[in-house]
Amino acid sequence: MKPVVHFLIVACLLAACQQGESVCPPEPFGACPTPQQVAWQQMEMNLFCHFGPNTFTGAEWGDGTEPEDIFYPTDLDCRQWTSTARAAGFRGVIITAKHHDGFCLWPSPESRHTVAQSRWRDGQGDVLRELSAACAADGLRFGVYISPWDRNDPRYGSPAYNDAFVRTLESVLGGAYGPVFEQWFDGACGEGPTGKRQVYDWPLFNGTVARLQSDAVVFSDVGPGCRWVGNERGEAGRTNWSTLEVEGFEPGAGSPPTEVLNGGTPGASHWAAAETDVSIRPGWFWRASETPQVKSVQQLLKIYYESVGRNSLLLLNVPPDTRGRIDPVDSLRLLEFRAALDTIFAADLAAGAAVAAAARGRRFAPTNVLSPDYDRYWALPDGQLTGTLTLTLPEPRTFNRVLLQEYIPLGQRIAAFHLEALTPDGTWHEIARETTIGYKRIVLTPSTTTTALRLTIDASLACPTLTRLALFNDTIL
Ligand code: FUL
Repeated sequence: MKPVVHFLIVACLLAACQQGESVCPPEPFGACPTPQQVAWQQMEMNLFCHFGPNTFTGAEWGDGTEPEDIFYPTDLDCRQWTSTARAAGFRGVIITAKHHDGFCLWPSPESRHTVAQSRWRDGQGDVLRELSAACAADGLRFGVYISPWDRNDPRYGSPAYNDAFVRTLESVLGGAYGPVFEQWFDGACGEGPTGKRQVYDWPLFNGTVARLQSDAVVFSDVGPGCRWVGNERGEAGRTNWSTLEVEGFEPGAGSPPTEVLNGGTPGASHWAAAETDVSIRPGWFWRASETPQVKSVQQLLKIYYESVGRNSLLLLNVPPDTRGRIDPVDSLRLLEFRAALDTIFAADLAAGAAVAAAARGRRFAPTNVLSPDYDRYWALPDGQLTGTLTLTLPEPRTFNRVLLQEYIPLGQRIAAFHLEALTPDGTWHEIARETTIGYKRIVLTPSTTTTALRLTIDASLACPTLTRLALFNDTIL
C-alpha cells in the first residue's frame, strides 16, 4: 500500500475514533470464558437435586449394598420440581444421576444396580427421562452429577473401571436425554467394594463429555468448565477471580487448597469460575427429621449475596423426598426467597442518574452502566488501569446494595475499587472498599442517602470494563 493511502486510512480511522463510534473494544485480557461459560454464568442460580437410595435410607453416603428395591418413590413428579424451580427463578436443574453408592437413576447398561433392577414402576422407570422432559417443558436446562466414586461396581479399583465409566457417561450424555448443560464431577475417591481405590483418568472423562456434549460446562474442583468454591456453606470469596491456576492439579486430593478455590488466581491461564454448591437442608439428601432446619429466607439471601453477589453461580440443593416431590416446606421457602429477591431488586435506584467518567469513545460511554443490556458496557482507554465514575442522582436516594458487573467475555480485570457517597457538606465519604467484581458483584454497604455516588477503580489488570452499576435498597436482610 502506498504511504499516502495508508496515511489517509489511518487519518479516517482516527477521525472516526474521535467521533467515538468506531473505537475498537478493548483486546481480550488473559484467560477468557468461552461463550458456553458466559451463558452458564448468566444462569446465576441452578437447582441441585440429590435423590437416590439415600433418600430412603437416611444415609449421606450409601455403601453400594442397598437393595435396588429400596428406591421406591411413591409419587414421582419431576414437573413439580421443575415448575417450582422455574417459579423460584432457577435456570437449570442438576440431578445426582449416580451418587457414590453407584445406584443409577436411569437403566444404565453398564450396571446391575439401577432403576431397572428395582420394583419401582416394575423396572421400567427412568428418572433422567422424566426430569429431562420436565426441564424441556419448563424451559430449564438439564444437568447431571455422575459420581466417579462407585461403591457398588466390582470393577472399581481397576483400569477396566475407567472404560466402564466412559460407557456410563455415554449412556447419559450420548443424546438419550437431550442437551446437558453441566456435567458435575465430584472429586471423592474412596474405596470400592473390593477395598481398592480408583486412579481416575480425568483427561479421558473430560474428553468424553467434550465429545458427546460440546456445550456442556464440566464442573470439578479444578474445572475445566467451572470450579468448586472450596466449601459447602454457600460462601464464595470476597475476592473471587474466575481464573485459576490448574497446571499440576486435579480433582479431589490433588486439588489446590480450598482458600485458592474460594478466591481463584488473578491473571491465571485458565478460566474456571466458582460454583457455590450448598444445601437448603443440613444434609444433601432429604430426611423428614431435617425439615425443621430448612434454611430461612434470611439465610438464603445471605447465601445469594455471598455467591451470586460475589461472582459465583449458586447451585442450591433442594432434595426431593420419598414421594419423589420437593417437600412443601422447601418449595414454599423457595417461593418466599424469590419474592424477597423480586422485592429487593424491583427498582434500580440509579435510574435517571447522570454518569460522568473518562471513556474510550461513545460506544463505550459511561451511561452504558445504567443499561441492563449486558453487551453495552463502559470501558477505559487501553493502558488506563485506574479511573473514576460518578453517578449524580436526580434527587437524594437511599440504598444499601451496589450491584456491579464487568463485561467478562473480555476477561476479568478489576482488582481493587472503592465507593464513596457525596455528603451534604460536599465531601466524599467512603462506604465500601473491595477487590474483585467479575460477572456480578453486589456490595453490601451501610444504608446511604445521597445525591451522588463515586466508584473509583484503584487497580485493574488491564483497562477496566463495566457493564452495570445499579443501586438497591434491601429492607429484608
Ligand atoms: C460431595 C459428596 O461427597 C456429597 O455427598 C455431595 O454429593 C456433595 C455435593 O459433594 O463431595
